[in-house]
Amino acid sequence: MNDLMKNKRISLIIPTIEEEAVFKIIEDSRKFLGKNIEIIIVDKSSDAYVKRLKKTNVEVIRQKDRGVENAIMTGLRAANGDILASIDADGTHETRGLLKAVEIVASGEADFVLGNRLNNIQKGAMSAYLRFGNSSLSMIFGMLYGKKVHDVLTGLFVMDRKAFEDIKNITPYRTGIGFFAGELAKRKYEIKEIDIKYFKREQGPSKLTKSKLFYGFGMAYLMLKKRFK
Ligand SMILES: Nc1nc2c(ncn2[C@@H]2O[C@H](COP(=O)(O)OP(=O)(O)OP(=O)(O)O)[C@@H](O)[C@H]2O)c(=O)[nH]1
Ligand SMILES: [Mg+2]
Repeated sequence: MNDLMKNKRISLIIPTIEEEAVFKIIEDSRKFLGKNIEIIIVDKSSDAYVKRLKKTNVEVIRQKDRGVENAIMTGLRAANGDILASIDADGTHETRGLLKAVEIVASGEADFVLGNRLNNIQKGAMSAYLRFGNSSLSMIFGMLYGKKVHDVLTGLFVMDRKAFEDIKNITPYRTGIGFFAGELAKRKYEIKEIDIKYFKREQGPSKLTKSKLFYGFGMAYLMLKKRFK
């Protein structure tokens, strides 16, 4: 942890649907970012799971609407931090990456930092088909929003409070983290990427969507539609 981070409060938002890996992520994020960080879990799981979450002294918000974008937005709106972070709960994203990203936002070098998974994909973690999909959507994002990024749909990001204040009243639309990146790019906030490792999902099925193909096409359409709104 550097000096710039010391007087900033950090909030970490984690969207969950019955993810076993979250318990290790809670532990690791306290290790990397300090035990006093605010952790807000926006959850759509069973009562039994929520009970286990609460034992770890995190704040739990039970999600009433749908979609990961809405879950993260709900958590961000409830957060008190100067620096706002988010990570997927399935253990696929390198938790240590949060530290690097927080340092960059704390230094003022960027308002929004994305964890790029695509340079460090561990064995069996992402199929060629999904790699192609993620790269293509990032390219489309770059063309539309004038900001070249490699992995706009990553589940790890860190955002400055000031930038968030500017977009907090927008209703999220279904483009994953692309929603946050797009609305910030439109408002000319500084966006950067860091490399993180991407691990194989070890437990449970995917929670995001029934069809990543349809989700992908839907995202491309919404990225275009929302660009000039
Ligand atoms: N609260 C909430 N969490 C969600 C929702 N959809 C997905 N998540 C969580 O968001 C994160 C990303 O979802 P994943 O299922 O891992 O999506 P993915 O990474 O595209 O799919 P995999 O490659 O199978 O891991 C996970 O922590 C999920 O538990 C939702 O509607 N509500
Ligand atoms: Mg995942």
